Amino acid sequence: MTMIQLDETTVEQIKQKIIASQKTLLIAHKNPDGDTLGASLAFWWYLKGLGKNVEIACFNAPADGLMFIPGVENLIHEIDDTQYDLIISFDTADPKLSGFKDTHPEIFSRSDRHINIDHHSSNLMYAGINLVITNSASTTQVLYYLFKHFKAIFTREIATCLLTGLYTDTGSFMHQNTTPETLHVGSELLKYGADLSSVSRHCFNTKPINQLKLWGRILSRASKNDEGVVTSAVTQADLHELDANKDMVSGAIEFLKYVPGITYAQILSEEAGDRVKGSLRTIRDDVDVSAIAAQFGGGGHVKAAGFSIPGNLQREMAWKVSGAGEEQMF
Ligand SMILES: [Mn+2]
Repeated sequence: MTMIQLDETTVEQIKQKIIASQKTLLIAHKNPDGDTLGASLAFWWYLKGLGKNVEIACFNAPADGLMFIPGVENLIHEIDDTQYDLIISFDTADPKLSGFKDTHPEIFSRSDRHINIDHHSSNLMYAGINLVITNSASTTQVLYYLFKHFKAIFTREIATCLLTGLYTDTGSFMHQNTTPETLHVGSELLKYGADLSSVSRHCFNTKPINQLKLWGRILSRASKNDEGVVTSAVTQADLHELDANKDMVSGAIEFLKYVPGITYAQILSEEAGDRVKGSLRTIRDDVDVSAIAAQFGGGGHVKAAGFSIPGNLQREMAWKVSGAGEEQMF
C-alpha cells in the first residue's frame, strides 16, 4: 500500500494539458540540483517519447558533476516564453527561485498554462495546476507515481533521471526522508535500468582536489566543546589560497556529524561583504537546530538550519603553561 497518493483530478488535468499542448517548456530552477534536473529531464524524455514538441530551460548551467544526467545537453538558457502553450516548473517552491521571474513575468502571471510539480512544503501554489506532494522525498518521486498513473514506458534514461533526484535529495538514501516507499521506488527504477553506479559516482564521489584540501582544513580545525557542539570554520583566506568557492564548503559538515555523542555540528564560514554564515546540523531527535539558528536571525529545518550575521572570523587560541609556578594562559 502506498502512502503517496496523487489526486486523480489533478493527474487527469495534467494529462489533458499535455495532450492539448502544441509546444511545451519545462523549467528546472536556478542553480539546479539533481532533483530539479532529474525531474525536468525525465519529463523531457517522456514528452519526446510521445512525439511532443518540447524544450527544457534553466536560468544557468548545471555544475560539472551533474552533466552526466541523460539529455542535459538539451538545456537552453535563453527563452521566448510567448511560443509555449504549456509550461511546467519542477522542484520550484517559489517563482523567484526559477530565475526567470524578473525576465519573463508572464510565465507566472499566465497561470492557466502553468503546471507546478514539487515536494516542498513551502510551495506557494503559484500555477493553474499544482501537483505538490510534501511527503515525497523528491520531485522525481512524485513523477514516478505520476508516470505510473500515465502508464508511461520507463526507459533507461527516464529511470536514471528519476533516480538522480531521489538519490541526491535523500543524501544517497541516508537522510530521514528515506522511507520504505523511497527504497521501493529506487528498486523499481533499478529494474527499469537506472544507472545507479553512474549516479552515485557523479553526485557524491567526485570532488576536485582543492575541495578535498578545503575539507581537510575544516576537519583539522574541528573542536568539541563541553556542550557537545562540534565547531569548525572557513575564512575567505582559505577560499583564496585554495582557489575554492563557498559552495565547496557544503558536504564537509556531514563528517563533523560523525563525532560520537554530539549535540550538533556547525561550520562558520566567512562570506564576501563582511558576513559570517553558520551552517548547523544534528542527527539527534531532541535537538532543534532551527531554534538555535533563529537566535541569530536565521532558520531552516529541525535537523538542518543556518544563519548569517555581520562580521569576520577571528581565531582565538589559548596555550596554557603549567609547571612549578602558577598556570599561565596565553
Ligand atoms: Mn527536491
